[in-house]
Amino acid sequence: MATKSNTSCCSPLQQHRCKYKPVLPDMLKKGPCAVKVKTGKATQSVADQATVKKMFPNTYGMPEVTFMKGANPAIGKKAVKAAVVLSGGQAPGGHNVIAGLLDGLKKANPKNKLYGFLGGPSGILEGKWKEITPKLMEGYRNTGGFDLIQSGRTKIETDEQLATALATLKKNKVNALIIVGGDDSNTNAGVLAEYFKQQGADICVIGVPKTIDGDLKNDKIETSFGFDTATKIYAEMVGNICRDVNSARKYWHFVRLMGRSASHITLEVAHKTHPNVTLVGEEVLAKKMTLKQIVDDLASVVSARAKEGKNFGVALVPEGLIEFIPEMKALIAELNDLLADHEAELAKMNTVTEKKAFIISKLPAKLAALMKSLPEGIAAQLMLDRDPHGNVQVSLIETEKLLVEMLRTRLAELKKAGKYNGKFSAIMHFFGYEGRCGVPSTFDANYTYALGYNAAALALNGCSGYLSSVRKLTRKPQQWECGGVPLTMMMNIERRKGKEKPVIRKALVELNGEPFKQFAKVRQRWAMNDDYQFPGPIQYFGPAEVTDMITFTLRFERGAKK
Ligand code: FBP
Repeated sequence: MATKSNTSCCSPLQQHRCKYKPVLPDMLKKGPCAVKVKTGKATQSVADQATVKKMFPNTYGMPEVTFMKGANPAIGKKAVKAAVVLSGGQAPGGHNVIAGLLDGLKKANPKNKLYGFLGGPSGILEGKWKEITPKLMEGYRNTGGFDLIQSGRTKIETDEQLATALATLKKNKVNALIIVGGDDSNTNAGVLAEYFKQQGADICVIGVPKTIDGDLKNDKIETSFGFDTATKIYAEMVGNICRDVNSARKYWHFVRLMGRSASHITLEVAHKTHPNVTLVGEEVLAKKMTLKQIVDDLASVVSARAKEGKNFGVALVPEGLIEFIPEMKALIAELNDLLADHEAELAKMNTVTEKKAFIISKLPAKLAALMKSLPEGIAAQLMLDRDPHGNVQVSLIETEKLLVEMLRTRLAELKKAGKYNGKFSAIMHFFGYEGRCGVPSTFDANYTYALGYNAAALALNGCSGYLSSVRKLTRKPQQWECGGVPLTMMMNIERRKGKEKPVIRKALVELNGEPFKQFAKVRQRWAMNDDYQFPGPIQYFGPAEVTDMITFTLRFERGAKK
C-alpha cells in the first residue's frame, strides 16, 4: 500500500498511479448537491413479471433515474453514515469505486462518513468493518485488488441472515449500504433493499456493477467494471503466445480464459489477438453441439494447418464452455439438483469414487453414460462443492485438458485413416486470476471512480434498490451520463440449488450482436493465416490512442465499428 508518507516501498508505477486524478463526468463535477434526480417511466422486470412483482412488492416497478444539473443542497444538510462491501471475485477498479464514494460523500458534507465491511457480505453478518478515512484511501487510489477491505462470496439470503444484516446496520446507525458485485451479489442487493423497506428501515441499498466477466450489462449498464483491464491483461499474454508459436512453430497452445458463464472475455481477447481457433460457448449451445463435434471441428483446423506445414496454432477456450454443451449442461443441472437433494448422504462419503458411483446410480441412463465416459479428474471436478450461490465452480474444471485429451485421440484416428499427417504437441494454460487484480486501465480507473461517485449521489437521494449506472461510455468521460437503474428491472426467475429464485439475468454473448458477427466474418481467415495481433501491456502514459482505448465489445455494441 502506498501512503503519502510511505511511497518509497511501492513500485514506481504505483507511485505515479497514486497521483492520477480520475476524470469525472461533467455532470458530477460539482458534487452530489449540484445534481437533481429526473425520474423516468415505471419499469418492469425483464421476464416473469408477475412472480418478480409478488416477491418485491415494495421495490418492483420503480422508475429509472437520471441525474440532471441543478441545485440540491438539502441532501448535504444531514451527515450520513454509509458502508460499502465488495462481493464476489476481484475486478480491477474496486478501490476506485470506494474512492469515488468517499469523495462524493465528503463533497456533499465533510461530516459524512464511509465504512467498509471486511471480507465481503460475511463482514455485515459478523459486524466486522473499518472506517475508510481520506488518509487511508490515499494509498489505494487507482490500484488493483480488493485488499483495502477484501471480498467474499457469502450470500445473505435466509430470514435469519437478513435480520442479522439489518440489526448490524441499525446498531451502527448506517443510512446507506453500497454493494459492489456481479449479478448474484446485486440480486442480493435487491433482496436487501426490499427487506429493509418491508421492515420499515430507512436504509438505502445501492448496487455497483462489477465483474471481469462482462456479463452484468444491458441497455442501461453498458459494461461491468474490470472487464476492460482484465481483457487487456489476458490479450497481452495471448498476443505474446501468438508471437511465440509463430517463432517456434512447433506447439499448439490451448488457453482457457476466465468467464464463469459468458464468453465475452474470450471473444474480446480474440478481437484483440486474432488466434487460430476461438470457441464461443453461446454458439456451441445455439448449434446444440456435442463434445465430439467440438473436438471434430478442432481436429479439422489442426489437420488443415498441418497440410500447409503449420503444426502450430493458438486456441482460446472460454471457462464456461462446458456448461454450454447441451449434454454437459443437462448433466450439470441434474448434478446441481442431486447434490442439493443428497447433500447429507454425500457428505458422509469419503472418496470421489464412492460419490461418483452414488451419483451415477441416481442419473437417467443417458447422463449416467456421459458421466461414466468423462475422464476421472473432470468427473470429480463436476462434483466439487458449489459456491455459496449454488454455481458449479467452473474455474476448477480443466476444459482445455479435456479437449486436448479428446483431440489427441481424434487425430490419432485420422492419422490411422491416412487423413492427417502432422505432429501435435499441445501446451495448456489457464489465464484467470492473473487479470483480476491488475492495475486498472485508465478507462476502468475513470469508470469505477464515476460509478462510486454516482453511487454516493444515489444514496444521498435515497434511491434504494438501484444499480449505479454510468452510460455513453464510448464518449469522453466528461460526457458520460449518470443515474440509476432499478435492480428489479433486470431480474427474472431461474433455478438455483434446485429451487426457483429471482436473479438478475446474465448477459450472454449474443450471436446476432456485433461483437460475435464481426468475429464470425474473419475467423476463417484467422484459422489458416497467421494474422496474429500483439496488443502489448496496458499503457498508462502516452498517446490517448493507446492509454484511453476502450474494448472492441463496447465499440461494436455501442455503434463505432472496428
Ligand atoms: P464474479 O462474477 O464474482 O465477478 O467472479 C467472476 C470470476 O472471476 C469468474 O470469472 C470465475 O469463474 C470466478 O470468479 C472464480 O472465482 P472463485 O475463485 O471465487 O471461484
